[in-house]
Amino acid sequence: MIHTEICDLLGIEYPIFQGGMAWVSDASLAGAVSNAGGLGIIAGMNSNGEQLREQIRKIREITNKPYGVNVMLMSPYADEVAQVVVEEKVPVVVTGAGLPSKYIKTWVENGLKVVPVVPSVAIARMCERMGACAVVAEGGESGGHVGDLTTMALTPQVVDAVKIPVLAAGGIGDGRGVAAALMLGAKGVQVGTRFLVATECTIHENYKQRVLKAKDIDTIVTGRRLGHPVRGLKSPVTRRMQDLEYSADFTAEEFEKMGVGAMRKAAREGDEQNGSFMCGQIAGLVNKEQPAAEIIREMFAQAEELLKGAAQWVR
Ligand code: TUI
Repeated sequence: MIHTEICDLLGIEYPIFQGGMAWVSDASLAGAVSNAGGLGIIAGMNSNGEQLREQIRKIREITNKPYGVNVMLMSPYADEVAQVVVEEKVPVVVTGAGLPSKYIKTWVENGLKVVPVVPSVAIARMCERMGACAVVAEGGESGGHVGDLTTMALTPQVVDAVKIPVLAAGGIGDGRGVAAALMLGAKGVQVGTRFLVATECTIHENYKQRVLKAKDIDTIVTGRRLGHPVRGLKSPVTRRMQDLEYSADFTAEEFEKMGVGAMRKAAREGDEQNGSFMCGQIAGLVNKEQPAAEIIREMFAQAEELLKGAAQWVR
């Protein structure tokens, strides 16, 4: 059994977070992950306050284990979502795409555990000073909004820079990734792409099929020039976005709006022409739909074998 201080800190059995993916991570997926002993996370990004409250009530019907809500700090609803997590006494708040400076004091005072996702050492340090109880170091292999560093380079540097526990994210899809993350000094992992094909994940079947068929080189990052790089599967939309990104009369706001609409079209409608299918670089090893509990069990059984077996190379 792999047990780290993240398990004790948050009251979970396996040190794994399921990424709070916009238009993907609802109460169904998050509830299944929490029931399986990981930390299921509901995405706050695509919800206003009341829609999020509904998802929180739903997850409480599915599980009585700890769960989290992801507050996407660039969301137009960030203020209301930040308030609802307090009112609903959400056990863990994971933040993304910015610094949680505006909200973290209130969250901590109200007993919520705050775990920001960070793309650099400097931001990890700031989050620790503000009162975060852990951070997720997310490398650019991940799907969605990405930082510049790789998971391999970022994780050990963040581990050395802060005293709070660090989870690694980006490019982790099986037990080999979990074992590697632990060797880099992480106390757990956050996994997104692998859970896109969980049985309990409610995204459109077309999305699941695209992820199941994707190979290592099938993702691309758009939006770098405009400051919000996002990784997803290559598609008609990403080709259009690449052209627009470099056209002079297209603003960052228009680009962003187009991106968010396209994420919904992918996840909810499976629209192959107009959808933006967020996905990480690990897609090539995601090739089986299975229940979240099985994904987690297999991942940690494999990691455990690898970690035990590693001693054979030491003379
Ligand atoms: O947030 C994510 N991944 C996401 S959010 C999303 S929805 C969306 N994204 C972009 C445009 C429109 C909609 C899809 N995927 N991951 C966590 C993450 N946070 N990655 C990087 C960061 C991050 C970046 C900068 C965290 C803090 C930060 O602070 C610097 C600053 O200047 O605010």
